[in-house]
Amino acid sequence: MKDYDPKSIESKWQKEWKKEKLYEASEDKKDKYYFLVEFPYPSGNLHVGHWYAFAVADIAARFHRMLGKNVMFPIGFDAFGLPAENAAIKRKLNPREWTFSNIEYMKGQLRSMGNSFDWSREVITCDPEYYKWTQWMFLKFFEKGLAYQAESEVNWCPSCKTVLANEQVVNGYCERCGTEVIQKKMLQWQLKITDYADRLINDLESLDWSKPIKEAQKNWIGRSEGALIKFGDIEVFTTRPDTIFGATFIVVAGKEDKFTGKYVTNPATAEKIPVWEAEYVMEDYGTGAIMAVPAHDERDYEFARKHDLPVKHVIMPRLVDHSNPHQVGEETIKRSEFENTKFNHSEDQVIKDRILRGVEVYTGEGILINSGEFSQLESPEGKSKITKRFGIEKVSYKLRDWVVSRQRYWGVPIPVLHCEKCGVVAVPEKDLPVILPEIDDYLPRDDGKSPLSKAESWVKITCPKCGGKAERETDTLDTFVDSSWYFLRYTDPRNDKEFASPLQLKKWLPVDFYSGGAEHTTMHLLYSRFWHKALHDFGLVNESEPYLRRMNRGIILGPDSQKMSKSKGNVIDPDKEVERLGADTVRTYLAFIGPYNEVGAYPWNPDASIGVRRFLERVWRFQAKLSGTPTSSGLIHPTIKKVTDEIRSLKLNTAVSALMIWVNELDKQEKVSKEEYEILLKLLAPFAPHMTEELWHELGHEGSIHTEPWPKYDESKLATETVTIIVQVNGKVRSKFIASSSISKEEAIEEAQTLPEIQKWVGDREVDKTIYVSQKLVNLVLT
Ligand code: ANZ
Ligand code: ZN
Repeated sequence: MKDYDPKSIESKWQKEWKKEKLYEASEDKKDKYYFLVEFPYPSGNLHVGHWYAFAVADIAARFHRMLGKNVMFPIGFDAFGLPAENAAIKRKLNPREWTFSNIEYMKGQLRSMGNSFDWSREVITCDPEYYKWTQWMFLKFFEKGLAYQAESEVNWCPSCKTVLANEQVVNGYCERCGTEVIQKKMLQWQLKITDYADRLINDLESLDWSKPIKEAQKNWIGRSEGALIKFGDIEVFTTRPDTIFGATFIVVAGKEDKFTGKYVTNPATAEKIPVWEAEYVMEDYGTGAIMAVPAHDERDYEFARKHDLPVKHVIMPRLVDHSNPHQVGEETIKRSEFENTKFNHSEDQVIKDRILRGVEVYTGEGILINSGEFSQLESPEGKSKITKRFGIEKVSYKLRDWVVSRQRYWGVPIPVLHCEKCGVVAVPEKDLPVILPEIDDYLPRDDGKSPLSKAESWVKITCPKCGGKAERETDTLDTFVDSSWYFLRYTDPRNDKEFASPLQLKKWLPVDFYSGGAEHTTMHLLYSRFWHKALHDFGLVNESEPYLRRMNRGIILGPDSQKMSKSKGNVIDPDKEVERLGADTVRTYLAFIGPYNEVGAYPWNPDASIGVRRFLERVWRFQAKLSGTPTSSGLIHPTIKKVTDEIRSLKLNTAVSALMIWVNELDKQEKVSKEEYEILLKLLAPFAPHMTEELWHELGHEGSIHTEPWPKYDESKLATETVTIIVQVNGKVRSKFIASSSISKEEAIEEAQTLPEIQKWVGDREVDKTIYVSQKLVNLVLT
């Protein structure tokens, strides 16, 4: 038996797979499975996060391939945009050269993962072959009125010297460079994503996405049903028209708190109320003016206290009548009963008193009081009746149109020109792509213009409509435009007649599974859904949603449980880890580090990664004790079932622990049957593709293990041969495991102690006593 030497095995099989085109998606096979991972920025060097994103996702892609699916697992580079350009500027390099040399380097690193990428479909967004179609699609948006130029207050990053979309501003700071963003009035290209707000919310329903992702998108879009109501010549937007009798002043957007000297009439009370200015009212939400109801809104209350404005209560909460146990949490005290009710429950009594004394801000819904003929109505009814009487229904959204123009060099030139006579004119289709010209000075500028504006010979052009003088648009498109449709190009990457043929689109779409980072929930994921819906409306794609199933993954922390960063010295370099442990160990360890389907943060544990290496070595050594006669540990079928179920739901960590348990069991045996070993290798193949391929060939097989069918389990063998043992720590259930029904007491206790969840609970503490109930339970009692 040779020693396990990952280095030689891994490069050997990577070359072999490439030569055999083992992972290229088949043109004619049925049962497609489009497995997509967000493509990387060519930032220069792969870090552990890339490994987590790509190598661990590869496990699931390989699994589906072995299930018999025609898997397409493509990869490319999101190569335009600020990240690459800023990095190039920092190094005083040309962004194009920098980007392409990074791509070359990163490809080598990506290959070292042993991923089953279909490299024949590689897409690079800064390649004119690709961005020709980005421009072509942009012009479709323009043609349909969904792309327009407008002057509005926009986010400006003084360091990146460009406009940013709302989605790229995080708590007031530039998402890229961390500089505080300022507001500027500028003429910018925008896409009408707001036209799609309702569909972007409603169509979430049909998608197999986790609830938090759906909620985050809904919140970002921020749909509010309310009313527009006129107070004299000032119109306000309110979601609480039921509180109108309590509106004691008006606030319009302003830089600081200031009384305007003006009064308007509250249409409900017919009273004159003052008009104030304040910063807490945003200019670009609703109508930029509010009716302030200090008794029922915290900010209005604070403002009223500060400026001594009247507070008037008009809503009473529906408090629970605790004297009636059947009503707790359910039914409520009604209408005028409120004022006469003595609440048994002292807390409610306190709330009631405070409300009646006017010292409580009550922001919930309830029963209208002090509201004329509307008094005693419940809030929902009050809202609709008051809206009908004094205003009109109105839906507002937090979502703003997507500002897509950037005053930066490294992006797709916006394919329009400005003619003195004809105004904005689209570049004719035959002249696409508008190539990004080579220029010397590509540094961002302070004057709000792109560096392209200095490329005079490129800028000056004749108008294709009138033949007169015209100038090219010099802004470029936001990178998020490039990435809004890259997954379409993967289906037909070398097509030079169309962005993709209808046949290929039909064959591969929608994306069956999409894995990416949580930070893209309200950026890329929202933009590309919008883009796809628009393409759908233009008749260019069949379906209105691009991604059936979406998974956001977590992040890997340094060994000190802190975010990895150079300054903290806690960065794990994957190249070094591969050198030390082998790619198969790094892959399997990262799968083992935590549930892949949850957005957690998992620290890299150097000891645990060595533990995984040992686990693989044990599998390697089984070759020396193979036996032709069928023996069985009794764990074959339960492990197949467990590993299959867990990979399907992306709980890869528990899939690995099931394999570890099985290997423990086999380790105790003198012989391992060849049949059982082969099944083990197949289940392990997605995790450790090189090692299992090597062993598969050592066993005398010709073809690749990665095109073998995934093992099937026999339902009837699940229960009879195995038992599930519950593991407790100090009497609390913390885990369970499947074991052979012949398991001894000692084995069960040992097994329980090796479970990662249990190790977490036990930590460094001593196990004082163990209680074992045969085939049922292990309880570890700690001191
Ligand atoms: C009266 C009122 C009474 C309100 C009350 C709330 C509670 P969402 O849900 O976020 O849409 N509002 C409206 N336009 C605003 C603006 N431009 N800047 C700041 N605040 C604004 O919130 C809608 C509510 O936010 C509106 O309903 C309005 O205050 C305020 F007991 O009107 B409300
Ligand atoms: Zn910036």
